[in-house]
Amino acid sequence: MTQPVLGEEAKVALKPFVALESALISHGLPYPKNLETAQAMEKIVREGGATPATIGIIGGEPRVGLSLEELKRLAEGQGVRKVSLRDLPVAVARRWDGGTTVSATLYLAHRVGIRVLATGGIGGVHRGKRWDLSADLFALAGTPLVVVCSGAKAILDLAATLERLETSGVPVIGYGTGEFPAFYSRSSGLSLEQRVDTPQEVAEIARARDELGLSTAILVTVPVPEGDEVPRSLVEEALARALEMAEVQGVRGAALTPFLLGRLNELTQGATLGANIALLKDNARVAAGVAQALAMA
Ligand code: PSU
Ligand code: MN
Repeated sequence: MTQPVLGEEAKVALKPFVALESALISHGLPYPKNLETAQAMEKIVREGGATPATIGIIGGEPRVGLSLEELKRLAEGQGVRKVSLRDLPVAVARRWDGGTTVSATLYLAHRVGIRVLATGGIGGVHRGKRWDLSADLFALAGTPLVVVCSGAKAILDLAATLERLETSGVPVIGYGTGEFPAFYSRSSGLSLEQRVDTPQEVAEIARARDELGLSTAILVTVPVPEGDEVPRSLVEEALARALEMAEVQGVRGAALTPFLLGRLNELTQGATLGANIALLKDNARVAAGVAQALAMA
C-alpha cells in the first residue's frame, strides 16, 4: 500500500504538526515569491512551537514534509501538476511531481495522523457556475482535521460555499471575527454564528468533535491582517474583468483557480498577491497555536 513518505524533520519530530499544502506553491503564487512564502510559513510554524509538514508529490511519491530541494522543485514548476483528490492515483501511478490542493493534502495528512492544516483559502462553489464545486468541499466533509484559512478564495461564490459547508456538517468558526472573511478583504457581509478568540477554544471544539465520533473538518477562518487587506470594491472590480477573460479564453476546470488568481494579481498591481502572502503567514501562526493547544489535551 502506498503510504506517504515522511520527510527528515517529520520523522524525528516530537512536537505537534501543521500540514501545509503545496498547490499554492506550484499553482497559487508566482516564482520566487512562492518558494519564499513556503519557507516563511514553515519558519513561522516552528517559531510557534510546532513542526511544519509541507505535503506534495515528488516523482509519484506522496511526501509529508518536503526538503528545501523538493520545495524548490515544486516552486520552479517545470512540469509540476496541480494534484487534487481525484488526481492522486494517477499522480502516483504516473510518477508525477505535484502540488497537492487542500483536498489531497487533507487526505495525506490524515493518513499520517496530522490534525491541523493551514492554507490561504479553500476551494468552493464557483461564481456563475454552481456545478463547479471544488473537491475541497467533499474532503472537508469527511476528514477530521482543523483547517485554518481565510475563508474561501474571493473568486468564488462565498454565500453558496458557506451553504454547502453547512449541508456537509462542517463547522465554520470565525477567529476573532463574527464574519466569514472574504480572503483578500476582512469582511464579506456574511455573518458566522460561531466565533472564537483563542487556540484553546478551537482545540476544545476539535476534541468534542472527536468524542462525538464525527469525521468532519473544523474550518477556522482568520481575516487577512488589517494592514494587508485589499478593499472589497477593488477586488470585485478586478474580478469582474478576470472572470470575463476566463470566459473569453475558455479557461475551465482545475486551470480556472490559478488563472483567476494570476489575473487578479496583474489587475491590482500586486495588491492581491501581497494580501495572499500576508494571510498565509498569519494562518500558519494561528495553526501552530491550535496544534499546540490540541497536543496539550
Ligand atoms: N489558496 C490560495 N491559493 C491557492 C489555493 C488555495 O491562497 O492556490 C489552491 C488550494 O490548493 C485549493 C485549490 O485547494 O486552490 C482549489 O482549487 P479548485 O478550485 O480547482 O478545487
Ligand atoms: Mn473546479
